[in-house]
Amino acid sequence: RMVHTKCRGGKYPFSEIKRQTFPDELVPWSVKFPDYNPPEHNSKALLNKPWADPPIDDPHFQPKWNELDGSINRKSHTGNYAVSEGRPFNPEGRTGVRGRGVLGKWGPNHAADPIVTRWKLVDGTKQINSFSKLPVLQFCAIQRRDCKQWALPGGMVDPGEQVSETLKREFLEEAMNSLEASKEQSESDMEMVKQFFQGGTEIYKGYVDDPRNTDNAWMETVAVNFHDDEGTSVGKFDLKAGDDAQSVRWTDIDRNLDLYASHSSMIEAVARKLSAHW
Ligand code: RP5
Ligand code: MG
Ligand code: MG
Repeated sequence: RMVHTKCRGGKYPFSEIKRQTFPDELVPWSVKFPDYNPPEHNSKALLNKPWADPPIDDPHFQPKWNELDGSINRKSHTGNYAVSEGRPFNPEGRTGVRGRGVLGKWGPNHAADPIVTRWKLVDGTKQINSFSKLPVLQFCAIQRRDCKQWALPGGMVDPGEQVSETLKREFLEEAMNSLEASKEQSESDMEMVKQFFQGGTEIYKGYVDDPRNTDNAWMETVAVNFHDDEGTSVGKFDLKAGDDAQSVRWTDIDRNLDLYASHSSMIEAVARKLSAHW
């Protein structure tokens, strides 16, 4: 497996904090690195936010690491993470920044990513790529408002929320603008989406190489593919960006996709599974 790269080097997102840089060999915690002394960053915007953890040294903060802590899931999909001096440690290794950065939770921050796909049709027939001789798949991509990068329309799993619910909710919010749609509109869309979102295939579950990750806080996701094979369900929808998405579009899938975090490797897995062009 490849080491994380998107949460290394350069400035930490939305800050002037420079990550300590080091070669790939020094990423694993098991490799000695005496000169490792990264800056600490904890966004002030998280203070007193009801959805965020308190500061790590708050005496009232008594998290249960590696456990389901009330309604907060502090378990990692990757297995047990290390905890040292009261802090959880990134299971993928060093990131060049300590603290939790802009992430709400110390340790794992759980998200879900719907990968909604349809075949690319030209005059009603599947378009075949001339090199691979395989049909071209399209997926629903959103442009993130925060960093302008194209991404899956994913989001955080709310405390106590079922992942299946998060997948549907985030798709509705970010790709169908459900938060601002008229009531009848969102109810009729809701019916079709409800049906459609019953038949998903889990593609990936685990760590996300997200630019917001730090040594003590990181993103994890469950990515599920919902495929509209006939293009008669969600595949025929006019998508409309909403919430933390500023644009949305059906995007042709191939290996040149440059997406947020590790989203292109999740898309690749879908393309291979559906024997589509990559
Ligand atoms: C990524 O961040 C996940 O894969 C998911 O797409 C996203 C969740 O964060 P927000 O979109 O809520 O910022 O790591
Ligand atoms: Mg969202
Ligand atoms: Mg989102």
